Amino acid sequence: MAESATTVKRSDFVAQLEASNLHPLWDRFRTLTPVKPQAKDPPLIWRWRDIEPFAERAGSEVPIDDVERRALILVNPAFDGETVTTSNLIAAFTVLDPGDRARPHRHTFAAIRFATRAEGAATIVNDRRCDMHDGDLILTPPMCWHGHINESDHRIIWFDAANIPLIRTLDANFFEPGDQKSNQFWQADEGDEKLWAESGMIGADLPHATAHSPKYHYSGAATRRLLATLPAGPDGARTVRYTNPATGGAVMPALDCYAVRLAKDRATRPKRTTCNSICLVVSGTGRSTVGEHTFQWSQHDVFSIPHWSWASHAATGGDADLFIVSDRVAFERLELLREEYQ
Ligand code: 1HN
Repeated sequence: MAESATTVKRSDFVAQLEASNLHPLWDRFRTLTPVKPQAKDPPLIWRWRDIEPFAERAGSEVPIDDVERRALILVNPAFDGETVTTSNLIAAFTVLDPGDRARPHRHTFAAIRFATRAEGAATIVNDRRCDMHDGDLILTPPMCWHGHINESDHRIIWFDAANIPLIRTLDANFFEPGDQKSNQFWQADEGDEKLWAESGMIGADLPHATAHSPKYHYSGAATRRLLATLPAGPDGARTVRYTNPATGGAVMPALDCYAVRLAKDRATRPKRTTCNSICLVVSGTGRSTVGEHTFQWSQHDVFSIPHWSWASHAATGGDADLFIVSDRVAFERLELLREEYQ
């Protein structure tokens, strides 16, 4: 009896505190200080065979001039209807028809595109034309002007990712539309991208922004060459990190990109990390176990690895290549990166 009287008294006190905009830490302690990260999202796979018909429909039914971008965003319903792929990140596929121009704009969130079916498209980033070839990575770093153009005779589809959810959590996004009527934006050639094309050499006296990579365009052919010669890392896969050639660090302050080559039937050592990843299957077939889920995947499928979930991958046909975009560098910078192998 005495105990229940105390309980009633305590919750009465808590209610009075709450009514005065005060919360007692002793009542909230477990929620406020979880003993480990607990992702809200289970891992999810989005299959290319399900996405592709919608991408084709978007191309046919949505005029590019009516929309800022003709992109289909991959959403995990665990986020209660928020337009989020995994914590801090979103991924999408963009469709561009022959003659389409996705108008220039800039913003403080960081974004990338990875050329899946994009031969003949170009992204113009800060006056540099980046022609897309198979497997190319193109950065659109924070506050760099960018627009896209399809000058080929066929429909183009590429993979996008951005750290919009992170920047929205921080409420730090700024967005500026470019001049829609200006033709000048589209006249760019490769421009200063040439200055950053040579691996291992940079102009000693070149001025450049330090916050993000001065190189915007990373070649798919070069990535594949490097993957073929690299030794395997601690998890058994060959991994390339795309880096800022001036610093050796991640390409952008809060978005980090990797290419991984998996060997047939050799599962990687299960790994878990505090950061979040989205994996695009670039080529091959395979299987990934993420947390409690096992996914079979093939080309252009996309799956998420929510933070602090054990993940292991294996190719099942020949070798398989993944492109991985993550918020790893944000955790690194905040000294919150923890990574473990089983
Ligand atoms: C984005 O910023 C662009 O700026 C394109 O070109 C597609 C898809 C999802 C999120 C951001 C762009 C996008 C995107």
